[in-house]
Amino acid sequence: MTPLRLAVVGHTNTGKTSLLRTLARRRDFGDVSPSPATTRRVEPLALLAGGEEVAVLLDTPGLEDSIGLLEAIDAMRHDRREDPQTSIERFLASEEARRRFPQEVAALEAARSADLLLVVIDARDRVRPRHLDELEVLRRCGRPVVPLLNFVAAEGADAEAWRGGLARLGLHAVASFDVVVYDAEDEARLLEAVRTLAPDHRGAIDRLLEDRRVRRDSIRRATAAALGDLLVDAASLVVEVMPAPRGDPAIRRRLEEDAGEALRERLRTLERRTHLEVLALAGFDAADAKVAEAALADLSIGIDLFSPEALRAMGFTAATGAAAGAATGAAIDLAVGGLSLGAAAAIGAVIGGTLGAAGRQARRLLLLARGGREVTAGDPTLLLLLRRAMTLVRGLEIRGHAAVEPLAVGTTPGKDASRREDERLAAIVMPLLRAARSRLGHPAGEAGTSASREDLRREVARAIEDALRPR
Ligand SMILES: Nc1nc2c(ncn2[C@@H]2O[C@H](COP(=O)(O)OP(=O)(O)OP(=O)(O)O)[C@@H](O)[C@H]2O)c(=O)[nH]1
Ligand SMILES: [Mg+2]
Repeated sequence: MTPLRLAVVGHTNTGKTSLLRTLARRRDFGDVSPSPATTRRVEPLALLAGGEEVAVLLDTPGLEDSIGLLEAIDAMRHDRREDPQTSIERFLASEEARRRFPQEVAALEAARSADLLLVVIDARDRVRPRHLDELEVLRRCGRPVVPLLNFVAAEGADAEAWRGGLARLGLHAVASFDVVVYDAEDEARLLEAVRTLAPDHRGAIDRLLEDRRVRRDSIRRATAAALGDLLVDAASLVVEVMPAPRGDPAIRRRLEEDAGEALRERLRTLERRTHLEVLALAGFDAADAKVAEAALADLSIGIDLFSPEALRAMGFTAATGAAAGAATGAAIDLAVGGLSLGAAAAIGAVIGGTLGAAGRQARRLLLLARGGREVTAGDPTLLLLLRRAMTLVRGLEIRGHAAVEPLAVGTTPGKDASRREDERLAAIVMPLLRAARSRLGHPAGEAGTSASREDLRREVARAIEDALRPR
């Protein structure tokens, strides 16, 4: 069966090309710009399910002067009772149409070649005569029409007024969308509307919906695995502090500070690598620096991990220990740096019980016995890493692939609900991370620490995947 043909039509600058990019997950398709008449010719774009082409979207030039267009079509009409499609055909075949309305002719020809029309409307506009004339012209193409309200998340959008206006024209299957603030459910509803109006292609749309679902699940799993690796690796990181000559306290402080900075640097690198991986998994080309940075900046994750702003941006309040420390400037390592120093007393006890330990562990005990130290990431740092990673993943879920510019802050819906969800997640994950960290303090196999690092990664990933699953 030939693939379903969907013509994406509408006024100029309503986000038609952006919609195609979003539906096909193709950032590189066509030209998108805030100035009108960007798309100049009809361009096809395939929608694939499991490698098979199930539908073809046709991007079209915007209709600019729809009032003049309808007048020109009507002027060529022979009489009032003439079939509307005949008048469109006559118009399209005329010299005058090609001369006066080249873009519109291209769009209408695409519309007539399609099975169904997706009419993209900027929901920030008021319902005006030009819209009504545009819909009238498109209806005369004799294809089912799905009006699609775009920009619904933007300021000034009035989707309800549009639903009312369109209902008065007898158009009821109104899908809504915002190609920049993307919602998977909106997309599913749009495809459902198409499915209803193109019954011959139900199987194809079902395959597409299923393909989307499977893909989302596998992205979620891979993302959770990347986050599990980040967190367990971060918790397991250790930087050694060499013993100071003659135990000189000033030198020792310097060595500890250097070790702290070395650890911070490794944690930054680890986090950065994971963020780029998460971006790539979500289809945001990490190689496209502008896109990656815009996404990170929008979500306040571009801020340095070890700055007080990073804590504030992630909603740590003054009541939480981490922020309290950062605010007073006290215990700066524990709070902002999130580093904890191994206590000598505890170390002595460990040495007592494990003198037989071999390899890395033996070396480590020797270091500690000689007055050396270790720095590891403290709880606040691990919690901050978790919250930043979750913020990124949730932010990308609603960031459409047409988003080019940074989004305005505050466009993240459901923030509170996901924050509560993330608190539950932290309660599960933090004990696992503490286990990953303390494993370093004990030879493998000792009581209470039998889980391998691999097991811990898997457990953390499972908890994260669960928290990300839509409810
Ligand atoms: N905030 C927001 N911006 C959008 C949305 N859709 C499109 N844009 C922006 O609106 C502008 C126009 O988008 P295009 O996709 O080029 O619009 P078009 O309908 O293809 O325009 P023409 O090809 O000129 O007819 C671009 O700057 C997009 O980034 C949306 O849903 N929300
Ligand atoms: Mg365009």
